Amino acid sequence: EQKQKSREFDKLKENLKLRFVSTAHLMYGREIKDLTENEVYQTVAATAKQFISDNWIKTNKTYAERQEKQIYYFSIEFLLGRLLKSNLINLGIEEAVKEVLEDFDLSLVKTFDEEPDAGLGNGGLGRLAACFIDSMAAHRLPGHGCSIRYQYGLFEQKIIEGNQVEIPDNWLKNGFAWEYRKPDKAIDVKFNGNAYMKKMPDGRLKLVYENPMTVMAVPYDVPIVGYHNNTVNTLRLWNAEVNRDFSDYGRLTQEQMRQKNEYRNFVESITRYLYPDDSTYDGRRLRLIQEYFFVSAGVQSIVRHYKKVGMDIHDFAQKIAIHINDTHPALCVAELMRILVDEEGLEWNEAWAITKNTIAYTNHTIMPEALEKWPIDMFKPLLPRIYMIIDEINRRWLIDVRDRYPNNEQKVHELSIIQDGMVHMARLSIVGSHSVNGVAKIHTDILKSTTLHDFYEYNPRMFNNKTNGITHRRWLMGANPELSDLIDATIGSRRWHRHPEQLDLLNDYVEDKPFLEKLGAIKHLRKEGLAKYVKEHNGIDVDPDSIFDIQVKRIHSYKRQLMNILHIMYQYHKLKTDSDFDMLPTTYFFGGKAAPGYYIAKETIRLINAVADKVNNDASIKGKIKVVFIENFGVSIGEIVYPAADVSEQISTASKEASGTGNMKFMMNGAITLGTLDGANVEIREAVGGDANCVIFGLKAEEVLNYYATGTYSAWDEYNTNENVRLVVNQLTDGTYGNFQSLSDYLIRANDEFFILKDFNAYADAHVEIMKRYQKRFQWLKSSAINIANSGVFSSDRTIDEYANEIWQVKPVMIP
Ligand code: 26R
Repeated sequence: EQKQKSREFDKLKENLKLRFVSTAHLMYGREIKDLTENEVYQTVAATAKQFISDNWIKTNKTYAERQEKQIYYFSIEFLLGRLLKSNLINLGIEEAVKEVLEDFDLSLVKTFDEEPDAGLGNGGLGRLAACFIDSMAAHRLPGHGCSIRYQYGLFEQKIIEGNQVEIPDNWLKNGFAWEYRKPDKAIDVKFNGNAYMKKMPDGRLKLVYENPMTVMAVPYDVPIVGYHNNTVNTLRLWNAEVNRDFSDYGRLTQEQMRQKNEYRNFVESITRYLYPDDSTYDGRRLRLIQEYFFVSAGVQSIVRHYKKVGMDIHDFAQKIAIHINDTHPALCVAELMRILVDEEGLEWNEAWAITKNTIAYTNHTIMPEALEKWPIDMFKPLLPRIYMIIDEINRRWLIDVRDRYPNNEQKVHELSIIQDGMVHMARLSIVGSHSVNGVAKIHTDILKSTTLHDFYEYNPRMFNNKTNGITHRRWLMGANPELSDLIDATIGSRRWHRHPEQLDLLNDYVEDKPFLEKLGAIKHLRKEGLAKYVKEHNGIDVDPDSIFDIQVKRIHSYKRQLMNILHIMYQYHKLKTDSDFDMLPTTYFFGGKAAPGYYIAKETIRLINAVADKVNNDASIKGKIKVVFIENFGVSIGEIVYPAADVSEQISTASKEASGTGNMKFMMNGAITLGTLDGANVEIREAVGGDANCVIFGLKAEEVLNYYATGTYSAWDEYNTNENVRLVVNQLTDGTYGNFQSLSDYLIRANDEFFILKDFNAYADAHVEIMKRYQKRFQWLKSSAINIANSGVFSSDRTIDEYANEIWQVKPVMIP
C-alpha cells in the first residue's frame, strides 16, 4: 500500500511539473529559471487553478441538476488573507508542489510570501465569514459567499514616530490570481429616481419607477475549495461599473457631458474602498449605497439562476437560504420582496412568507454605536422603491404588534422598523427573518435579556445561539505544521484533520513527558520565528525564553489595550523602585489597527510605542520587560503570531466582546487564556475544565450591566482610593512617557466607560498568577496541551454544522 501511495505521489509530481512548465510558457513565454519571484507565484497559482476548475464545473453541475438547496452567505466583508497555501492544503497537493519547486531550486514558502493578503474586512466579522465559507466547502455544503470586490482593502498600517499612519491597500496592483470575471452575468442595480403607485384604468395599482440611475454590477467569482472532497463553491464579489451604453458618445451637449462624468465618478466610487471603521457609524451615505449595491446584485442573481435551473418560484424558501452577516446586508429583506412582488408578480402575503422563511440573521455586537440606522431623508431619495416596501412591511408589522400589545405605544416605539425619522436595520433584519442568533452563549443571553429583549419577548423561538469558530485547517494545520505533525504522531491518527473534535484524543497524553517536551520545543521554535520577524521588522531584540504575552485585535476602548499597557507601566515602575518586586522576563506584544478617526484608539497606540521606547532601552531592568507593537496586523501576520504565544490576552470589559475569535486561534495553538468572562472566553474556560487551565479575572457581565443601569461607578473614587491606579494615571501626564492628557481625561473626566481602573488590581493579580504557573514548566505545558486537546469545538466546522442543521436545513452534497 505504501508503495502504491508513493507511485501515485510521483505521478502527481510529474503531472504538476509538466503543468507548471507549460503554464509558465503560456503566461510569460519564459523558462522557469527566468521567472521573477512574483511570476513564480502567479504560475504556481495558475497551476493550482487547473486542479480546481474541473471540480468547480462538476460542483455547479451537480447542484443544478439535482436542484439542491443552496446557501448564500451575505457579508459586506470577507477577510480571506492569502489563498495559495490553503488551496494547496485543501487540494491535498502541498507536499508535491513543494518538491516540484525544489527541483527547480525554488522555495514554496517564499512563493507564499509573494501573495498579497485579500484584506477585504476589518476584523472578527470579516474573518468569520472567511472561516465559514472554508468550512461549508469542507463539509460538502452547497454554500456560497456574496460580497463586494473593493479596489482597496483595509488600509495598510505604518507606525511612524510612534503614530499610526494609514496607507491605501492597493492589493489588486498585480492582479488577483484567484478571481474569474463574469461580464455575461452582470446585473443592473438602480438608485435614485421616483417611485410611486399609479392607478390604472381598471382600478388596479401599478408601480412606476421613473428615471432611476442604473449601475452595472459585474461579478468576480472566486473558487472556494473543499478539503479533499471535490467540492468547489463560489465566493461572488461584485464590482460597480458604468452602464453598458455608457461609451455611446455621439453628439452630446456640454451639460450631457458633465452629467456623464458625474455619473462615472459616482459609479467608480461605489466599490473603491472598504470602510475602515470597526464599530462606529459615521453616517456616510456611500456605505448605504455599498450595502444596497451588493444586496441587490446578489439577490437578483440568485433569483435569475434559480429560475434558470428550472425551479418554481413558489418553492423558493425550500431551495434557498440567505444568511445576513450582521445588518449590513439587511436590505436583502426588502430586495427579495421587491423581486417577488414587482418582478415575479406574487401576492404580498406569499412573498412575505417566502422572504421570512428564506432569510436568517446573525447579530455580532451589542455596542450601541454599531447598531445601524439610516435617516429617512437620506434613505428615501436614494432607494425610493425599497423605502416604500420597508414602509409597507412596517405598517403590516405594527398591526400585529398593536394586536399583541393593545394600547401599548411604548412597545410600538421599541419594535417599529421606522422610528423617529430613522430606518432601524436590526429591526428590519429580525422582522424579515425566521432566525436570529448571537455568536457566543453569553452574547446570545445578553441579546435576549437587554439589547433585543422586546423582540425576544415577541417571538422567543426564533432566537438561538451559534458560538463562533475558526477553521483549524488555516489556523492550526496551515499556520503551525510542526504542531500539527506532532499531534498526528502522538495520537497516531490524522482523523482530526477532518473531524477536529477528535483533537480530544490528545487528552490521553497531557501528562506524557516526552510529548510535553516536544510540545515545548515547538512553542520555542515558533517563538524564535516571531522573534526573527520582529527583529527584521521592528529592529527589536526579544528573548524567545521570555514569556510571550500577546494582544492582537482591532484597537478599541472596550478591548482595553489601554489597561494592558497601563499594567506594563505599573510593572516597570515596580521593577525600578521596589527591590522586593521581581517578575519573570516577559515580552508584551500588541498588534492591531485603529479606525482612522478614532482618537482614543490612536492615542493608545502612541502610548504603547512611547512605553516600548522607554522600557526597551532601559538596561537597568535587564530585559525583564520588552514591549513590541507589531505593525499592520492582519491574517498573514496572525499566522506567525498566534502559534508563538504563551499567554493570550482576552481582556474586554465583560458583556462587550460578542465572541472574539482570536481567543480560539491562540487556544488551538496552545496559549493559556488570560481573560475576562466575556464572549467565547466563557466557553473556552468550560472546555478546558475551569480555572486550572486558564486565568480569569475582573468584573462579571452582570456587574458591568448593573453599573451602567445604576450609574454608580466613579473612576474618580477609584483613582483616589487605589494607589496603583493613581500611579499609572499620573504617569500619563507627568512626562514619564510624554504627554497623554487625552488618555488621562478619558479615564478620569469621562469616567472610564470600560472599567479599566476598576479591573486594574484584579488584572495585576492575574499576571502574578500567570507567572506563578509559568514557573512550573511541566504544569504549564500540561495546561497548554489541555487547551489544544479541547479546542476542537471551536473549529468553524462545528459552527457550520449547527447553522446547517438548525437554521438552514441543508444536507451535504457529494460531488462525484
Ligand atoms: C455599522 C458599521 C460601521 C459596523 C459596525 C460594526 C461595521 C463593522 C462592525 C464590526 C462588528 C459587527 C464586528 O466585527 N463584530 C465582531 O464580530 C466577531 C465575529 O462574530 C466577534 O467575534 C467579535 O466579538 C465582534 O466584535
